[in-house]
Amino acid sequence: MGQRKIIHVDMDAFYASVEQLDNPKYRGKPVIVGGSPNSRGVVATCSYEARKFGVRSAMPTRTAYNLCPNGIFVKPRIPRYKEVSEKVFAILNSISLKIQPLSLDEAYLDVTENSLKESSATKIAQYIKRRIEKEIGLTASAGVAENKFIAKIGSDFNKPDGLTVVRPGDSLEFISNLDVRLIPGVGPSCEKRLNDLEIFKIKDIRNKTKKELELYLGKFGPTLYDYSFGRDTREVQRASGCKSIGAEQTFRNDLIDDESIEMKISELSAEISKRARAKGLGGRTVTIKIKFFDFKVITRSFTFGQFVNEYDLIFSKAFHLINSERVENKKSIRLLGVSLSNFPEKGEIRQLSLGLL
Ligand code: DCP
Ligand code: MG
Repeated sequence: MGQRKIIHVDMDAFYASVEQLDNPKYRGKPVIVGGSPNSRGVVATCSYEARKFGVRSAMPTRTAYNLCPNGIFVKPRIPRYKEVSEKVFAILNSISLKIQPLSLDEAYLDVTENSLKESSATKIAQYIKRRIEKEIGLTASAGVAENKFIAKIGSDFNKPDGLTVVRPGDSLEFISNLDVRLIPGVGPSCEKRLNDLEIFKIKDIRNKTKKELELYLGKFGPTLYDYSFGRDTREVQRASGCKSIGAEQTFRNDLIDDESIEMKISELSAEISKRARAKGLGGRTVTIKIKFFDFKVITRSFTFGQFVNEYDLIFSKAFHLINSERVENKKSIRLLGVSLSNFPEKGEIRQLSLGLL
């Protein structure tokens, strides 16, 4: 595979910046978007002026009030943020077909091929930032790199209104001395576990083996190991109108033995994985369908926390679903199906703080 060019774009203080855009008197002031200070709400986000006082996302609004009593506290207006988000995505969509939205204000773009016929990803990132500023009146930060992991760290590196370009040969050095907390997916509890292992900076991860990390951290361990060397092979997964990718087969002779059932599930999973990958799509939900000899049909599903299209993940989940069913019900099987669904939506919103709105 040739060198890829990935951009991660993330709007600055998004909800708060929209409030400042719509209310000129809020500009240059600490604006805190979230629940009201005397309720049990939390901060969704705040302007950079408020961050100087130590106010942060997810902090109780009461704490934010104590830190910044002169702040302007406003309730979120999600429909308005969606409207602005659509304008941002219209700009991004005009540049590349390979766009993966992560939330209202954030997306990956694979610009290896792009509609501008521009070979410099840096120039494309500058162009995106300029258009967002001119057409919408907001600032975004961007990271340009050879993969998603480095691009995402890059966009966060020099916020607000930042642009960080990490050339492929510089990835390793760029991440070496960063705190592990900056790795996407490392939350407070993961950070603590890493610190317990004497891992503080990204380069410290390299002192462990993949096996050790897997033992301590589960499946995320080996991923972290690869990240620590700047390696990340995840594709930018396009949002699509596609609802599900499925394959099923009716058998001439009903299946009853475990081995042939396992083999069929394996074949069907491989087929789906191949098709999902060809489309650059990952889904969160794996569903199996069984039609028994008596024509009774059942379906069972499992939903992952992330988007998947890897054969082994689809297969192991589908196989597990079938087996759980067969513990109680060993009837012979006339048809088996496996499908993958729950693909990312365009402009998919992060659920994080919606509970409080
Ligand atoms: N958000 C939220 N609750 C959180 C985190 C974020 O409601 N715990 C919302 C408000 C943010 C938006 O999602 O404006 C985007 O999240 P970001 O993490 O990108 O934060 P910001 O865009 O606000 O700031 P930054 O400049 O750090 O990207
Ligand atoms: Mg943001």
